[in-house]
Amino acid sequence: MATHTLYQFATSPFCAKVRKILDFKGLDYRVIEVDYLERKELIVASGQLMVPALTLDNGETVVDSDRIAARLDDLFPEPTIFPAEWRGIHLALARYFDTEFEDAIFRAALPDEIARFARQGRDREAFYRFIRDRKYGPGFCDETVANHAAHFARARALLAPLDDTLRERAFILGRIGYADFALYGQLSLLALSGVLKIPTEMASLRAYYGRLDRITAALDPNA
Ligand SMILES: N[C@@H](CCC(=O)N[C@@H](CS)C(=O)NCC(=O)O)C(=O)O
Repeated sequence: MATHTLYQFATSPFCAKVRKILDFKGLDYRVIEVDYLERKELIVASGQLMVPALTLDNGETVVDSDRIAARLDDLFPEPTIFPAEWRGIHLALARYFDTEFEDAIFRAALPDEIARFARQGRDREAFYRFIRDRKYGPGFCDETVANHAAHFARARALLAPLDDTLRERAFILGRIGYADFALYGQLSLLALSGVLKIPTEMASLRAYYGRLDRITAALDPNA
């Protein structure tokens, strides 16, 4: 069977999205956990510093989760992540999950993300903080950890309408599609500590996360 190679950081929501699409499509792949400080294999394979990057079995390397998803759906159209006539809506919703929504969830999850890097070593934690503070401004990490309750409240306000929507349907637009994979990726930030931090009263959203999380490999149509 073909083997593709995914370059990832385990905590990246965009990598979680791509892993789940690969699983949904039943594609065989190996994961290279890129060292946050060094990134050598990633640079050699993709010529840049961001994950996810996917090297396909044909040798082609694609960077950026949107582009990877589109390429995978072109090459391996069944099962599709873009249900007919719903592509534009899935792309628009995924864009929201990957930007405005991500901004809130990532801040709510920052203490857990920093803790994960800290477990890998003080140098990785320091570099992670450095990258974040450089992007968002000096003191960003300290402020975000100190004001965790407020950041979590902002995330909760964005999660609540999704929990409502999912009371009536299995996936965000009914049938599974790209927006679900994008949302799954962002929600995975709330599971970084090993405990799912989607608020317990949001039972539908928690069940939805579980449904997506359990997609692990191809369903054998002959089984
Ligand atoms: N738009 C990109 C975003 C990818 C992205 O932000 N990746 C982050 C990890 S979540 C990254 O590689 N950051 C580099 C760094 O932290 O130095 C996508 O959809 O793939």
